[in-house]
Amino acid sequence: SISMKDEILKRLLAANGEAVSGQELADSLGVSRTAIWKHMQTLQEEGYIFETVKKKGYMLTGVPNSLSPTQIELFLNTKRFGREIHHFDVVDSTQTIAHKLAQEGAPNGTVIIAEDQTAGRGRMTRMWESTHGTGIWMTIIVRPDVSPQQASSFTLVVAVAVTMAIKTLYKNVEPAIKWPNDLLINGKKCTGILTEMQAEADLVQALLVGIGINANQVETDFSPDISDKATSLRLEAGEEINRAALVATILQYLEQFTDLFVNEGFASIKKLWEEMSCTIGQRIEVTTIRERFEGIASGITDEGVLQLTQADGTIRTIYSGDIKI
Ligand code: BT5
Repeated sequence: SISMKDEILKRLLAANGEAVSGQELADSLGVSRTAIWKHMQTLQEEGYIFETVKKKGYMLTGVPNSLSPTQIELFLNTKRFGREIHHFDVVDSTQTIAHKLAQEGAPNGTVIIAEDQTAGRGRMTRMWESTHGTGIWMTIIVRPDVSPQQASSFTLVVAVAVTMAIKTLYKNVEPAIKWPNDLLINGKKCTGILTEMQAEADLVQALLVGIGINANQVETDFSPDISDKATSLRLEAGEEINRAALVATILQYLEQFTDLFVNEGFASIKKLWEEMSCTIGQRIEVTTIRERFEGIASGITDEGVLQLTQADGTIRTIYSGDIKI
């Protein structure tokens, strides 16, 4: 159940920058104006900023930059995803914690989120830079009823969900999916996805969906290693990013697309993926663990496998690797 304080906050957020009358709040919530005022004091202590507009009421002008479960739940519209949230200040990697919680039976849709990772991981042995308080560093435990083989295209489903969320909240930002797990904005990496699996022979126990999003970094927050190829939503959208709202929106799209994926397969999402991708139609260079080759990325199969047309016309299928466009 939602507290009186959160209910007040919800109404102020819904007012979208307009003033909300204290008297109206008191009447509709059935409490005194003093009670409303006290809750406003508490909200202010939590970092919310209000202006009092004479004769009109309270106007919300700033929200705290926090990822606490209460913050996220304010924006959450899902049935299962994000209904259990573990929020940490500093962890080594949210993936490590997710692996442990999944083994202990954490429910489908459990979220592990941290302000800071000391050993954030990319694919293989690569590092993921996770500066304190600036980004969204989270892992979602997803338990889809699919085979391990089908689950191998899940990263593409996640990429579509995150792209949809970003486009919904920031109309002037146009993320493009770079196969398999990057979101680029204006050619720079803003998001990386890492999907790991706990499985038995033909049964997925859990997918550990790691999502790293640069939200509020400014140029100087990036290390020299990545400063010329990384960007943040704030740099691209030109405004401070409300991370809690973005997390909630991602969870909503992810729940929706996971259901679609489980019920109808990757084929049902393929078209959206192709529209959002900056890979298809491009000449690319592929590096796998064993070899390197090039060609035109000509499409993606119903199973989510990348197809490369080589100079001699032969088509190669690519299950994993890195590409250079
Ligand atoms: C990825 O790997 O892009 C997957 C990143 C997943 C991170 C999330 S955060 C929550 C969860 N917990 C974790 O420990 N990990 C997941 P990959 O495609 O291998 O890309 C890694 C490369 O991206 C690095 O070698 C750098 O070049 C670059 N990079 C590292 N940090 C970055 C950042 N913050 N922004 C942009 N690029 C970055």
